[in-house]
Amino acid sequence: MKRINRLYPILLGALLIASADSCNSNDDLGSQDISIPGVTFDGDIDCCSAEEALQVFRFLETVNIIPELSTVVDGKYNVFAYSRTGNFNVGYNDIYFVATKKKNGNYVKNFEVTGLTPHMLMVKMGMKHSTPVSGPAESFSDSYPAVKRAWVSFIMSSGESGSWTIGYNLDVLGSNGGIEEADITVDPLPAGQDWVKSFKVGNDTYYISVVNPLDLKTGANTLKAYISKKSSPATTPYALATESFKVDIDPRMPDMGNHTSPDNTELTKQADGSYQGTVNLTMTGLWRIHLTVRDLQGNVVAGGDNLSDGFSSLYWDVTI
Ligand SMILES: [Cu+2]
Repeated sequence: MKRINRLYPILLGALLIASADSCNSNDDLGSQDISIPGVTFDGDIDCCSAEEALQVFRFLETVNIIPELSTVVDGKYNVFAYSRTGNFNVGYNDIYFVATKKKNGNYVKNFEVTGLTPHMLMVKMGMKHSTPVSGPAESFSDSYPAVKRAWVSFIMSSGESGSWTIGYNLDVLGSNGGIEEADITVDPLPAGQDWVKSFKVGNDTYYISVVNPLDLKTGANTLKAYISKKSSPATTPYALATESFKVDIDPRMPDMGNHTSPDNTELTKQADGSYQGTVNLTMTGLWRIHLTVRDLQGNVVAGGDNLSDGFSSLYWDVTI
Protein backbone atom coordinates (compact mmCIF):
# COMPACT_ATOMS: atom_id res chain seq x y z
CA MET A 1 0.00 0.00 0.00
CA LYS A 2 2.91 2.33 0.69
CA ARG A 3 3.97 1.90 -2.90
CA ILE A 4 0.56 2.96 -4.17
CA ASN A 5 0.62 6.05 -1.99
CA ARG A 6 3.98 7.01 -3.39
CA LEU A 7 2.77 6.62 -6.98
CA TYR A 8 -0.50 8.39 -6.40
CA PRO A 9 0.75 11.99 -6.77
CA ILE A 10 2.65 11.08 -9.96
CA LEU A 11 -0.41 9.55 -11.53
CA LEU A 12 -2.60 12.43 -10.42
CA GLY A 13 -0.13 14.88 -11.97
CA ALA A 14 -0.19 12.96 -15.24
CA LEU A 15 -3.95 12.97 -15.22
CA LEU A 16 -4.17 16.69 -14.65
CA ILE A 17 -1.87 17.29 -17.61
CA ALA A 18 -3.78 14.78 -19.71
CA SER A 19 -7.17 16.26 -18.92
CA ALA A 20 -5.94 19.80 -19.45
CA ASP A 21 -4.96 19.14 -23.06
CA SER A 22 -7.84 16.88 -23.95
CA CYS A 23 -11.47 17.73 -24.45
CA ASN A 24 -12.47 14.09 -24.28
CA SER A 25 -13.05 13.59 -20.62
CA ASN A 26 -12.85 9.99 -19.53
CA ASP A 27 -14.76 9.14 -16.40
CA ASP A 28 -12.44 6.29 -15.45
CA LEU A 29 -9.44 8.58 -15.54
CA GLY A 30 -11.02 11.78 -14.43
CA SER A 31 -12.45 10.57 -11.15
CA GLN A 32 -10.68 11.00 -7.87
CA ASP A 33 -10.52 7.21 -7.53
CA ILE A 34 -7.73 6.85 -10.11
CA SER A 35 -7.36 3.55 -11.82
CA ILE A 36 -6.55 1.93 -15.11
CA PRO A 37 -9.00 -0.91 -15.68
CA GLY A 38 -7.40 -4.24 -14.81
CA VAL A 39 -4.06 -2.76 -13.70
CA THR A 40 -2.75 -2.99 -10.14
CA PHE A 41 0.27 -0.91 -9.23
CA ASP A 42 2.19 -3.06 -6.76
CA GLY A 43 5.69 -1.69 -7.37
CA ASP A 44 6.64 -4.54 -9.71
CA ILE A 45 10.01 -3.46 -11.17
CA ASP A 46 9.41 -5.44 -14.39
CA CYS A 47 6.37 -3.31 -15.07
CA CYS A 48 5.47 0.25 -15.94
CA SER A 49 5.24 3.09 -13.49
CA ALA A 50 1.76 4.53 -13.13
CA GLU A 51 2.73 7.37 -15.44
CA GLU A 52 4.07 5.06 -18.16
CA ALA A 53 1.09 2.75 -17.79
CA LEU A 54 -1.27 5.65 -18.29
CA GLN A 55 0.48 6.60 -21.53
CA VAL A 56 0.35 2.99 -22.74
CA PHE A 57 -3.32 2.80 -21.84
CA ARG A 58 -4.11 5.99 -23.71
CA PHE A 59 -2.10 4.88 -26.75
CA LEU A 60 -3.95 1.57 -26.86
CA GLU A 61 -7.22 3.47 -27.10
CA THR A 62 -6.04 4.69 -30.53
CA VAL A 63 -5.48 1.20 -31.99
CA ASN A 64 -7.51 -1.99 -32.28
CA ILE A 65 -6.70 -5.47 -31.07
CA ILE A 66 -5.87 -8.29 -33.47
CA PRO A 67 -7.31 -11.28 -31.60
CA GLU A 68 -5.63 -13.84 -33.90
CA LEU A 69 -2.18 -12.61 -32.91
CA SER A 70 -2.78 -12.30 -29.17
CA THR A 71 -1.54 -15.11 -26.93
CA VAL A 72 -0.53 -16.29 -23.44
CA VAL A 73 3.09 -17.04 -22.51
CA ASP A 74 3.94 -19.58 -19.85
CA GLY A 75 0.58 -19.08 -18.15
CA LYS A 76 2.01 -15.85 -16.68
CA TYR A 77 1.82 -13.22 -19.38
CA ASN A 78 -0.83 -12.03 -21.80
CA VAL A 79 0.51 -10.64 -25.06
CA PHE A 80 -1.78 -8.52 -27.19
CA ALA A 81 -1.23 -7.44 -30.78
CA TYR A 82 -2.82 -4.36 -32.32
CA SER A 83 -3.07 -2.52 -35.61
CA ARG A 84 -4.77 0.75 -36.37
CA THR A 85 -7.93 -0.92 -37.63
CA GLY A 86 -7.60 -4.38 -36.05
CA ASN A 87 -7.31 -5.70 -39.62
CA PHE A 88 -4.57 -5.93 -42.22
CA ASN A 89 -4.44 -4.36 -45.66
CA VAL A 90 -2.25 -4.76 -48.70
CA GLY A 91 0.83 -2.56 -48.35
CA TYR A 92 2.31 -1.23 -45.12
CA ASN A 93 0.83 -2.15 -41.71
CA ASP A 94 2.21 -1.30 -38.27
CA ILE A 95 1.74 -4.03 -35.67
CA TYR A 96 1.98 -3.07 -32.00
CA PHE A 97 2.60 -5.49 -29.14
CA VAL A 98 1.99 -5.20 -25.42
CA ALA A 99 2.70 -7.81 -22.73
CA THR A 100 0.96 -7.78 -19.35
CA LYS A 101 1.57 -9.77 -16.19
CA LYS A 102 -1.47 -11.84 -15.36
CA LYS A 103 -0.98 -11.35 -11.63
CA ASN A 104 -1.32 -7.56 -11.67
CA GLY A 105 -2.40 -6.68 -15.20
CA ASN A 106 0.46 -4.21 -15.51
CA TYR A 107 2.41 -3.70 -18.74
CA VAL A 108 5.79 -5.44 -18.89
CA LYS A 109 8.44 -2.85 -19.74
CA ASN A 110 10.76 -5.02 -21.75
CA PHE A 111 10.05 -8.06 -23.84
CA GLU A 112 11.11 -9.26 -27.26
CA VAL A 113 9.15 -9.91 -30.41
CA THR A 114 11.26 -11.60 -33.08
CA GLY A 115 10.90 -13.80 -36.13
CA LEU A 116 7.76 -12.17 -37.47
CA THR A 117 6.90 -14.52 -40.33
CA PRO A 118 4.01 -13.93 -42.71
CA HIS A 119 3.25 -16.63 -45.28
CA MET A 120 0.87 -16.72 -48.17
CA LEU A 121 -0.19 -20.12 -49.43
CA MET A 122 -1.01 -19.76 -53.11
CA VAL A 123 -3.59 -22.49 -53.44
CA LYS A 124 -3.67 -23.08 -57.18
CA MET A 125 0.05 -22.66 -57.67
CA GLY A 126 0.81 -24.94 -54.72
CA MET A 127 3.53 -22.59 -53.46
CA LYS A 128 4.21 -20.44 -50.43
CA HIS A 129 5.83 -17.04 -50.27
CA SER A 130 6.49 -14.39 -47.64
CA THR A 131 6.44 -10.59 -47.86
CA PRO A 132 8.46 -7.56 -46.63
CA VAL A 133 8.79 -7.26 -42.84
CA SER A 134 10.66 -5.16 -40.30
CA GLY A 135 13.34 -6.60 -38.06
CA PRO A 136 12.57 -7.35 -34.39
CA ALA A 137 9.86 -5.18 -32.85
CA GLU A 138 11.19 -2.06 -31.16
CA SER A 139 9.84 0.44 -28.67
CA PHE A 140 8.57 3.30 -30.73
CA SER A 141 8.10 5.85 -27.98
CA ASP A 142 10.71 6.84 -25.41
CA SER A 143 8.01 7.83 -22.96
CA TYR A 144 6.40 4.39 -22.92
CA PRO A 145 8.85 1.67 -23.92
CA ALA A 146 6.29 -1.05 -23.12
CA VAL A 147 4.69 -0.77 -26.57
CA LYS A 148 6.74 -2.54 -29.24
CA ARG A 149 6.21 -1.98 -32.92
CA ALA A 150 6.96 -4.09 -35.97
CA TRP A 151 5.62 -3.81 -39.51
CA VAL A 152 4.57 -5.98 -42.41
CA SER A 153 3.95 -4.87 -45.98
CA PHE A 154 1.64 -7.35 -47.69
CA ILE A 155 2.17 -7.72 -51.43
CA MET A 156 -1.14 -9.49 -52.12
CA SER A 157 -4.59 -9.66 -50.59
CA SER A 158 -6.31 -12.76 -49.25
CA GLY A 159 -8.75 -14.23 -51.70
CA GLU A 160 -9.16 -16.82 -54.35
CA SER A 161 -5.47 -16.94 -55.12
CA GLY A 162 -4.47 -17.76 -51.57
CA SER A 163 -4.54 -17.18 -47.82
CA TRP A 164 -2.19 -15.64 -45.27
CA THR A 165 -0.81 -16.73 -41.90
CA ILE A 166 1.51 -14.94 -39.45
CA GLY A 167 3.76 -16.38 -36.77
CA TYR A 168 6.19 -14.76 -34.32
CA ASN A 169 8.35 -15.53 -31.30
CA LEU A 170 8.16 -13.98 -27.86
CA ASP A 171 10.56 -13.71 -24.96
CA VAL A 172 8.83 -12.16 -21.97
CA LEU A 173 11.21 -11.88 -19.01
CA GLY A 174 12.87 -15.16 -19.94
CA SER A 175 9.66 -17.06 -20.75
CA ASN A 176 9.39 -18.10 -24.37
CA GLY A 177 6.29 -18.38 -26.47
CA GLY A 178 4.65 -16.91 -29.50
CA ILE A 179 2.34 -17.87 -32.30
CA GLU A 180 3.29 -20.54 -34.77
CA GLU A 181 0.86 -19.82 -37.57
CA ALA A 182 -2.32 -17.83 -37.14
CA ASP A 183 -4.76 -17.38 -40.02
CA ILE A 184 -5.24 -13.74 -40.91
CA THR A 185 -7.09 -11.86 -43.62
CA VAL A 186 -5.37 -9.21 -45.74
CA ASP A 187 -7.87 -6.81 -47.26
CA PRO A 188 -7.32 -5.24 -50.68
CA LEU A 189 -6.83 -1.47 -50.73
CA PRO A 190 -9.65 0.68 -52.07
CA ALA A 191 -9.40 2.25 -55.52
CA GLY A 192 -6.97 5.15 -55.55
CA GLN A 193 -4.58 3.54 -53.06
CA ASP A 194 -1.56 1.50 -54.19
CA TRP A 195 1.17 1.36 -51.58
CA VAL A 196 3.67 -1.35 -52.47
CA LYS A 197 5.41 -1.97 -55.78
CA SER A 198 8.16 -4.28 -56.95
CA PHE A 199 11.12 -3.63 -59.20
CA LYS A 200 13.92 -5.78 -60.51
CA VAL A 201 17.62 -5.09 -60.61
CA GLY A 202 19.35 -7.91 -62.45
CA ASN A 203 17.94 -11.11 -61.01
CA ASP A 204 16.94 -9.55 -57.70
CA THR A 205 13.42 -8.44 -56.88
CA TYR A 206 12.82 -5.54 -54.51
CA TYR A 207 9.66 -4.16 -52.95
CA ILE A 208 9.21 -0.49 -52.17
CA SER A 209 6.54 0.23 -49.53
CA VAL A 210 5.27 3.66 -48.59
CA VAL A 211 4.72 4.05 -44.82
CA ASN A 212 1.26 5.00 -43.52
CA PRO A 213 0.27 7.14 -46.53
CA LEU A 214 -3.13 7.86 -45.01
CA ASP A 215 -1.27 10.16 -42.61
CA LEU A 216 -0.28 12.43 -45.50
CA LYS A 217 -1.92 15.84 -45.43
CA THR A 218 -2.16 18.69 -47.89
CA GLY A 219 1.10 20.62 -47.91
CA ALA A 220 4.65 19.43 -47.27
CA ASN A 221 4.99 16.01 -45.64
CA THR A 222 7.88 13.79 -44.67
CA LEU A 223 7.49 10.80 -46.96
CA LYS A 224 8.84 7.56 -45.52
CA ALA A 225 9.36 4.25 -47.31
CA TYR A 226 11.17 0.93 -47.02
CA ILE A 227 12.95 -1.06 -49.71
CA SER A 228 12.95 -4.80 -49.05
CA LYS A 229 14.56 -7.60 -51.01
CA LYS A 230 12.77 -10.78 -51.98
CA SER A 231 14.37 -13.74 -50.23
CA SER A 232 15.47 -17.06 -51.58
CA PRO A 233 13.68 -19.25 -50.70
CA ALA A 234 10.66 -16.97 -50.96
CA THR A 235 9.22 -18.40 -47.72
CA THR A 236 11.87 -16.47 -45.75
CA PRO A 237 10.49 -13.05 -44.74
CA TYR A 238 11.83 -10.30 -47.00
CA ALA A 239 14.25 -8.17 -44.97
CA LEU A 240 15.35 -4.62 -45.76
CA ALA A 241 17.68 -4.50 -48.76
CA THR A 242 21.29 -4.09 -47.71
CA GLU A 243 21.94 -2.21 -50.97
CA SER A 244 21.41 1.54 -50.87
CA PHE A 245 19.46 3.55 -53.40
CA LYS A 246 18.14 7.05 -53.98
CA VAL A 247 14.56 7.43 -55.10
CA ASP A 248 13.36 10.47 -57.08
CA ILE A 249 9.71 11.23 -56.51
CA ASP A 250 7.45 12.94 -59.02
CA PRO A 251 3.94 13.42 -57.62
CA ARG A 252 1.23 14.01 -60.22
CA MET A 253 -2.53 14.32 -60.20
CA PRO A 254 -3.69 12.07 -63.08
CA ASP A 255 -7.27 13.32 -62.86
CA MET A 256 -6.16 16.94 -63.22
CA GLY A 257 -3.95 16.93 -66.30
CA ASN A 258 -1.02 15.38 -64.41
CA HIS A 259 -0.02 18.60 -62.75
CA THR A 260 2.77 18.29 -60.23
CA SER A 261 3.81 20.27 -57.16
CA PRO A 262 6.94 22.22 -56.19
CA ASP A 263 9.54 21.48 -53.52
CA ASN A 264 9.61 17.68 -53.51
CA THR A 265 12.87 16.06 -52.43
CA GLU A 266 14.24 12.61 -53.19
CA LEU A 267 14.04 9.73 -50.72
CA THR A 268 17.42 8.95 -49.19
CA LYS A 269 18.43 6.13 -46.85
CA GLN A 270 18.41 6.94 -43.16
CA ALA A 271 20.40 5.42 -40.29
CA ASP A 272 17.37 3.32 -39.31
CA GLY A 273 17.21 1.74 -42.78
CA SER A 274 14.15 3.67 -43.90
CA TYR A 275 14.04 6.08 -46.83
CA GLN A 276 12.85 9.61 -46.28
CA GLY A 277 12.23 12.70 -48.33
CA THR A 278 9.63 15.43 -48.68
CA VAL A 279 6.45 15.27 -50.71
CA ASN A 280 4.33 18.34 -51.22
CA LEU A 281 0.68 17.54 -51.89
CA THR A 282 -0.89 20.85 -52.78
CA MET A 283 -4.51 19.68 -52.75
CA THR A 284 -6.75 16.74 -51.81
CA GLY A 285 -7.47 13.96 -54.29
CA LEU A 286 -5.57 11.21 -56.05
CA TRP A 287 -1.80 11.63 -56.20
CA ARG A 288 0.27 9.27 -58.29
CA ILE A 289 3.80 9.41 -56.92
CA HIS A 290 6.07 8.28 -59.76
CA LEU A 291 9.36 6.76 -58.64
CA THR A 292 12.79 6.58 -60.24
CA VAL A 293 15.27 4.40 -58.36
CA ARG A 294 18.97 5.14 -58.72
CA ASP A 295 22.08 3.54 -57.33
CA LEU A 296 24.41 5.74 -55.30
CA GLN A 297 26.38 6.57 -58.45
CA GLY A 298 23.22 8.06 -59.92
CA ASN A 299 22.49 5.36 -62.52
CA VAL A 300 18.80 4.65 -62.98
CA VAL A 301 18.18 1.04 -61.92
CA ALA A 302 14.35 0.94 -61.92
CA GLY A 303 11.43 3.11 -62.97
CA GLY A 304 12.11 6.24 -64.92
CA ASP A 305 10.90 4.53 -68.08
CA ASN A 306 8.14 6.44 -69.80
CA LEU A 307 4.62 5.16 -70.13
CA SER A 308 2.34 6.72 -72.72
CA ASP A 309 1.74 9.55 -70.25
CA GLY A 310 5.47 10.24 -70.08
CA PHE A 311 5.94 9.33 -66.42
CA SER A 312 7.62 6.44 -64.64
CA SER A 313 5.65 3.19 -64.61
CA LEU A 314 6.85 2.62 -61.05
CA TYR A 315 4.52 4.54 -58.76
CA TRP A 316 2.41 4.61 -55.63
CA ASP A 317 -1.15 5.90 -55.61
CA VAL A 318 -2.24 7.83 -52.56
CA THR A 319 -5.62 9.49 -52.24
CA ILE A 320 -5.84 12.09 -49.51
CU1 LIG B 1 0.63 -14.60 -53.13
